[in-house]
Amino acid sequence: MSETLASAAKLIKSFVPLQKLFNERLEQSISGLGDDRGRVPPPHLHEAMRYALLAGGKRLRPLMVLFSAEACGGNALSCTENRVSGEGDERAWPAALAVEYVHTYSLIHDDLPALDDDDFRRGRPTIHKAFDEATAILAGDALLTDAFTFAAGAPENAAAQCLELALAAGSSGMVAGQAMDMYSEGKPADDVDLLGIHVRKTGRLFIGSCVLGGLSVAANQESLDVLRVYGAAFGLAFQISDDVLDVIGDEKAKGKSSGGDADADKATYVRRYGLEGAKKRTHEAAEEAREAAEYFGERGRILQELALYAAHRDY
Ligand code: GRG
Repeated sequence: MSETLASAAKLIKSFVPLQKLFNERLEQSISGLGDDRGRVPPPHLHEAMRYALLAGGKRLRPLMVLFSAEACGGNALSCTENRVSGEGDERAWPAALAVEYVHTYSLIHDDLPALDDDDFRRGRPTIHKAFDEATAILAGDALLTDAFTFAAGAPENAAAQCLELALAAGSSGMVAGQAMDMYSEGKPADDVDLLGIHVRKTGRLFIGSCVLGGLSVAANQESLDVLRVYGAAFGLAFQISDDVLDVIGDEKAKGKSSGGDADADKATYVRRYGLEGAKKRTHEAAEEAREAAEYFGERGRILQELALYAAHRDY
């Protein structure tokens, strides 16, 4: 294992307590515990939503919400240290839940037979395999919609958070990227707006996660602008490395099958620039993200480290 790969793995390991705490909050949110929203989904739908949300996953987007809040002067990470006394700064947690709900919806719908038609996700059968196609569609719809109940209840900038989330997920954000990706299948690689696809499909929700983190602690405009630059560069590095891992990644570590991009004749950075060219672009984008995070000084150190993980991850 190279030194950088080893430090990326070490970094991810250091997130475990925070991921664990987030998973507990996620479990509470979907069980309706500690939730005054009075949501009672029908049992079959509820089971599918739980299955999808609690299947694991790196929880990167919610962590980015918390890290961005921390970078902007919030005290979001104190929740890990003060969990027993319950004295942590809770302001960014609704946004953290919201982005994971939206992300999980996107994975469910992306795996459907009409889209990528994948059988495995997060190391287990996809929702339409474990349940049925109609339930998978509804579970995705429900998660997307319920996400806004968290953002709407955030103590700071709730309306701005809802707007940012809608823009990140909607017809000019993630869904736009998915549509552009789909319509590009089979086209000559040079005719495809690869960057435009990646920025929308993957980058936009990372940007949204960072900006929601900032908004949730009432960050100033300059900080929000830097978070946008960081999120876009991080998203690009992350998506290109996803293209690379689709070719050389370990299926067990990733929890999903490899080779889907080539099978679907998709335009990817690997197809256009070759494996080494794609890796080089990942590193450039990760470095751009790291440099952006320098703006926050010591408070942004974790964002800087996370940027390097995007380029050196192995799952
Ligand atoms: C709106 C249907 C629809 C799709 C939007 C986000 C997306 C487009 C599709 C999801 C599938 C995909 C390959 C997206 C690219 C971004 C990406 C690499 C997602 C996987 O994110 P991870 O690795 O997943 O953070 P975990 O399981 O760790 O949460």
